[in-house]
Amino acid sequence: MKEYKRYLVTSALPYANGPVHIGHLAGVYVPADIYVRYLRMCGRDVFFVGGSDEHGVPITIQARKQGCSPQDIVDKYHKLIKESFAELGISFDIYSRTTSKTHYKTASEFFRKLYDEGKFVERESEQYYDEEAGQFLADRYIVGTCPKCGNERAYGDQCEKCGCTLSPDELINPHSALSGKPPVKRRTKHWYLPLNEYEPWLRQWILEEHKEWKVNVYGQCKSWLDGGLQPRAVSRDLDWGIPVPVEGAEGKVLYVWFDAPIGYISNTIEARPDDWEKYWKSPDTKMVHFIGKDNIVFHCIVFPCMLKAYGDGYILPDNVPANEFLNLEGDKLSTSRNWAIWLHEYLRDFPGKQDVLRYVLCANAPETKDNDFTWKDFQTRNNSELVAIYGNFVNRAVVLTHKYFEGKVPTDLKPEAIDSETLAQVPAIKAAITDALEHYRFREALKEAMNLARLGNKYLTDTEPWKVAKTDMDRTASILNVSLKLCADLAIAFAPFIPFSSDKLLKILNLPEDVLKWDNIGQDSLLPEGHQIGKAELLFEKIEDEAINAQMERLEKIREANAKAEAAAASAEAPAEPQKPECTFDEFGKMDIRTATVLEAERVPKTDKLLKLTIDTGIDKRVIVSGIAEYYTPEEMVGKQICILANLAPRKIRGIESKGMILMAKQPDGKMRIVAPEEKLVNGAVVG
Ligand code: B3M
Ligand code: ZN
Repeated sequence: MKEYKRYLVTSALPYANGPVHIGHLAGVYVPADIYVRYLRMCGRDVFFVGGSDEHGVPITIQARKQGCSPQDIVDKYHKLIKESFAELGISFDIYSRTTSKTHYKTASEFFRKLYDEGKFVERESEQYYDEEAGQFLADRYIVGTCPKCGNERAYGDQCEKCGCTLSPDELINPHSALSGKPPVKRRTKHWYLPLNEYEPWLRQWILEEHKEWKVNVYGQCKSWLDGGLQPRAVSRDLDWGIPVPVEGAEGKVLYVWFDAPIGYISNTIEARPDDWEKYWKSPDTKMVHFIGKDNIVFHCIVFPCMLKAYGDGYILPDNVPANEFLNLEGDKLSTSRNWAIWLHEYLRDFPGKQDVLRYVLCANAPETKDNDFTWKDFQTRNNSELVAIYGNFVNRAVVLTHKYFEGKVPTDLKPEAIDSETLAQVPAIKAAITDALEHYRFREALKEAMNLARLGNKYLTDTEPWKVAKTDMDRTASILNVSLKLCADLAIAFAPFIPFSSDKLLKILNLPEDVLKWDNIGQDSLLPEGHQIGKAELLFEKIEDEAINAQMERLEKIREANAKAEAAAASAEAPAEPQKPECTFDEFGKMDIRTATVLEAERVPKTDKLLKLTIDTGIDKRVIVSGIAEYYTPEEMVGKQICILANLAPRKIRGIESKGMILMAKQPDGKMRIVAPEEKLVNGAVVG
């Protein structure tokens, strides 16, 4: 493996169109921060870049929604995001914004150099235009049905349901997000980065030279490359963004996905005006992009092509450890449906518990597949892992040291084999954590750190110093000496993951901050004999049911409100079917509609849709074959009261004689629901 002199770690720049939620944190910021903290503890030269992405349609749409200017939106959310990241301990070396002066200059120059060197293709094409709103419909301004998954609210650049990347022309039934109307096409000129020209190079660089990338990342790149790359527009007809720095480009701005990754460079320049180039242009620098899976193509294909086209020594990422998505209580996180745990609200509701969230999001990180966050799991991980394992061990060691040795690290007077055997496991655990961290397997790394705490607990359980103290103080001294050593190791090993707790533990052990060096794990000299430790204090607190229930109730309310809003929207969207031609009273009178109860129900073999129902009609017991198996299970049907058209001429369906028809109502989504009496009626009552 190549030895690098320094690290440039970037984390996706969140759109400043709303607060960040646990999905962003688990996917990007928590793992990035763990990695960076670990590298710093190893004494390596690291620069960690963050910042807000303040351009693009997501911002202007939010501004319209809130009835204010895009500038107001980004000012508001940049501040909120920046402050909440800081409170969670995400240790950026800079957190700036893509509306900064430095960024305007850097991004404009970047574009201009590529333009001057003829690296773009200039093209006129027909693009969607909203005549009512008087503007072109870029990206999220155009909405339609996803050709891949059928989601009716896919955007012109991406479907959030299946995660695929789209272009506006691929949308079925496109309409404007501004006026709701179908758009017209108008000619317009744009600049394109001819990704197709970079294809052979990308194939070599990714598919041959980066086989070690995560399976999801490598796989997505491969399928993009196998599908064939197209030139990609890097400008847009919008009035919010960095103006295209070319004459005759009035009203055009840089595409947000062109300017945003340059933001990584701009922010480095802003923080390190004198030596930023050593991070960006030295082959000795290892660049790592932390992102979510929906950003893979931009970081593995588009941005590398931009850097390659620019040349001038710019390096490429060594790795792009993208994560999958985190769900919340079984449902996809969604900003528009308010289905999320917002960081700033968490910090308000659980003050001082930053580490619990960091711990849970890492322990349950969607590293290889989508994962689910539940409040119950959050509580269990806090109470049964942080409190019961790590916290409990530290507390026992510290309290007993105060009880028997006035808080002074006792001398190792009477060592036994179990002591050295226990301590001998520390280097192996350290090596496992290190290897996992170096390879972006943060869950595994955290699990190993917890194993160190388990080791401590087991040691105390096996040696029982509280019993030994009754007869043998020398041996008790040795046991607590070993235990305190393990406490110091824990403070260091956990520091990248839950830094606030490590700081607290250092205070408890009365150790200075600078012991938090990775090399110090397993070092004997940290706690010399006689060293006075600090006061015992609980490292973690139990989280009670009330706090969890309150959060779950909040989510339940949101779930209900969403269901209501969605049902209302669906019926508003789908007008009722037109009325059928008139029928006479006599014609209606011929229909004998009755109440009945389902006695038995079973699937008709070899069919997906049919149920065979035996029903009591009040007149007789009979069989009806009905195409409702898609909507009801046999178990749901048994005992249900229904209405049937009793005198419908019998028909044979799949060899079974069916006598009558069940009354059902069709929903806007096409699903059928039974029309049932409001209260239990006698069977055979005439309906009419
Ligand atoms: N703002 C997309 C996102 O927030 C985008 C990332 C930019 S990274 C250069 O998911
Ligand atoms: Zn889709």
